[in-house]
Amino acid sequence: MHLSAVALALVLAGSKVSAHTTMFSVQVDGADQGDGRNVYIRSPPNNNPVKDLASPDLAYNVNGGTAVSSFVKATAGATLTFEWFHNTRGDDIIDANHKGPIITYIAPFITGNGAAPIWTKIAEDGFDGATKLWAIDKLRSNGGKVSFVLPASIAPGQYLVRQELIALHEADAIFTANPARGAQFYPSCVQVEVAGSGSVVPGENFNFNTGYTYADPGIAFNIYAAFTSYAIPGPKVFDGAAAPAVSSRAVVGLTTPPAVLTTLSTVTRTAEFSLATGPGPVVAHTTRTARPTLHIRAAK
Ligand SMILES: [Cu+2]
Repeated sequence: MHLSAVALALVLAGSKVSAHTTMFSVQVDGADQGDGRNVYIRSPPNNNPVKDLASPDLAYNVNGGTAVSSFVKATAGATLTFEWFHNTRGDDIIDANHKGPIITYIAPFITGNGAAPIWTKIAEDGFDGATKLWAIDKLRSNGGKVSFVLPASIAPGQYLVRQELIALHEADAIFTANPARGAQFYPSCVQVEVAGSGSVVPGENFNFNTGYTYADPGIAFNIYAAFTSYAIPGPKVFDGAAAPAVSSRAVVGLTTPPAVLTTLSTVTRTAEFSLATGPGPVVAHTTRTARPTLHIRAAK
């Protein structure tokens, strides 16, 4: 799409007229937790997307590295509903030309910006070949609300739940080749305090800055060409099970803990880390070779 003079003027007039989106609130098993912006949501200053896959903002948006004061309280196994909006709650949510998936990740709570291998995918919705509807289409028709289940097996504690919309309307171009275009990421991060009797700390250890690439078929995607399916980026959805036991430790000489461990406030003191040489998180749509997996486990 070329920017006409009128469109350019509108863009320059500011985000008020842009067609973007941001998160308003959370429901826990249908109970509205109220306006969460800068309360339990690490809200960005505006509803603009992130497009640079090298940016730490890819984890949970501009300002996401600043913790907020509250946590949504939920029991493992609860249904969480995240509500998005465009400019005003309940409006058009996001422009109708924004097509793409909605993906939800979880990580142990940290106060930093989340640009680290700490994430596990817990829900995803892409393109339905039967109905021809994208997850974002369904979000719009559902008043900006999208629901998912907090895995029943996860251990009590404080977490970050990151949900992102990926808008593909300019994703036929690669951002690094044309910074005016490229896939648009709308990540938002909610602080959640989980109760229950689970014991699993999800351990996919996904890192957005290295796990998402411009070559990813779910990120470089032309919605204007004919297609019948769409490969959602990132690892497989977490199956609820604990990470497999590590059979051989310290196979790779690692004398210094990775930097991420020093930022994981909840696990730093007794973090146990080890390297497995088996395959990393399985990625459905690529043929990645085996790579080390970092297992981070909070010792009680
Ligand atoms: Cu937009």
